[in-house]
Amino acid sequence: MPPSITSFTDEALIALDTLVGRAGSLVQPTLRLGVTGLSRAGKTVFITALVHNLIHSGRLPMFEAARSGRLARAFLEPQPDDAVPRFQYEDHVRKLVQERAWPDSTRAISELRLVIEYESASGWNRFFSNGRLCLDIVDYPGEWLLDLPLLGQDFRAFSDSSATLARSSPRADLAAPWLAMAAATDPKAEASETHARDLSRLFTDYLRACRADERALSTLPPGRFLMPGDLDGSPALTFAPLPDLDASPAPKGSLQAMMERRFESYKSVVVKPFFREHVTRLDRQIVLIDAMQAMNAGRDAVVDLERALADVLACFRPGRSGLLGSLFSRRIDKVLIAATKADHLHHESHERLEALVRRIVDRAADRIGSTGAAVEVLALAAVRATREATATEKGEALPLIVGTPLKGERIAGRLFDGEAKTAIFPGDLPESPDSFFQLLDSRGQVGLPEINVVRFRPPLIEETDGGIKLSLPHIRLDRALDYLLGDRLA
Ligand SMILES: Nc1nc2c(ncn2[C@@H]2O[C@H](COP(=O)(O)OP(=O)(O)OP(=O)(O)O)[C@@H](O)[C@H]2O)c(=O)[nH]1
Ligand SMILES: [Mg+2]
Repeated sequence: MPPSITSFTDEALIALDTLVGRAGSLVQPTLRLGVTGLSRAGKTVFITALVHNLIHSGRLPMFEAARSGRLARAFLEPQPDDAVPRFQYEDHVRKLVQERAWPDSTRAISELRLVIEYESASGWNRFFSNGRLCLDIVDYPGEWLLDLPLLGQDFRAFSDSSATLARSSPRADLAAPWLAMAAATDPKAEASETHARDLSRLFTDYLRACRADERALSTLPPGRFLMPGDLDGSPALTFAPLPDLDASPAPKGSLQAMMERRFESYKSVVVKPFFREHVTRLDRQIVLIDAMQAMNAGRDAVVDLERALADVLACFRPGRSGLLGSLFSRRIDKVLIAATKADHLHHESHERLEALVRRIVDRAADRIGSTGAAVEVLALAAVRATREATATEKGEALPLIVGTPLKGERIAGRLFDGEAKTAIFPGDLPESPDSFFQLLDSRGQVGLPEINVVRFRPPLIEETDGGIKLSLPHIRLDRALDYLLGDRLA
């Protein structure tokens, strides 16, 4: 066979392949779910628990399709994008269930396709065939989300906002080494790679210190500085903001010019493609928020969380801001804001947690002048690591939670070994979120409610008589599923 014909056949095959793929996605309904959230918010745990509960027919009474017995089965299938690593579902489950350990922090993007076969609720649809929905889920390091707001800034604006933030009260001490070096730097001097690297390193150290547990701050762009993925050491990451730039343009060959160029390539080569290829193709979003950790760390952490959310939410309004309008190819039609790790509180406080998170989000939305899109807020725990108990103290019932603290956790001076269980009083959230925010807004450091956040190990999963492991326990994961998937399984 002459070579030209072979290549013709190859091309035809590829074309046919694409065509079949396209046609496939037409007859095969697909839903792309974005699991969004700042770093450590619980995205990886959420995805693992969601998939585990669907595959193993977990207890999902508030998920209508499950309750009515219409879910036939769910299973994993090869994901659609060959170039994206697969979400290591099996590894995460093994770690959670067998080792009773949480997954590691996510270092790169990954994707998973779950196929859900169901019986249609309407008689008419059922007449034709059973339904099949492909759920594509994307997981990525939470830090990268913070890059979204950078797309609307030039280097000068980025430098200004970074410097203002770095000089503010909860950060100034951590930022001192970087600010001192930046102050001694002449932006108009000749560019030097060593100098750029030193500035970038000190700036990254400062961001890393802000993220540490005691401060638990959230607004920390550029995201790849903390989680570089495969770009570690690349010139696109070797830059830093330059505070107090004067209005004159950067001279050719100067440090300022070099930093500007690198900041622009960071946006165009790193940030934009990531959002275009992943975030903007989503149909639905769940935004996970760890308000507990912020409250535990105090006022500054809550304010900073609110700021980070405002920055990010501002970008999620395609069309309006114009900033990302051209990037969004689909419209996100449902957003669920979930206050995660609700198992850290007694259920009596869950409504209060929801109210608080709703207010944090509202205030964030107010600040960006949004009309308040229809979003749902829910307090949930993707994996429930505690159970509840009550103690009586001086004739009063005290709501407690019981769990196994992680090895190395310290509560009231007692060091835990990862085996011993304990009961703690998690603290009371204020009845009305207003009082919380009044305290928050009064600049004094007076008493935000005392919340005790202890890191517990994942729960022990018991086996039934038949030796079958039960699925991962949760709090309101079923409600989240109902909101996010329910209408697509009708
Ligand atoms: N008790 C409890 N802890 C949780 C839950 N979900 C997450 N956590 C805790 O939060 C930590 C972070 O969860 P991840 O799912 O790894 O968070 P992530 O959003 O994927 O974080 P990055 O990958 O760093 O962006 C875990 O190591 C757990 O300690 C939950 O449902 N209950
Ligand atoms: Mg993760």
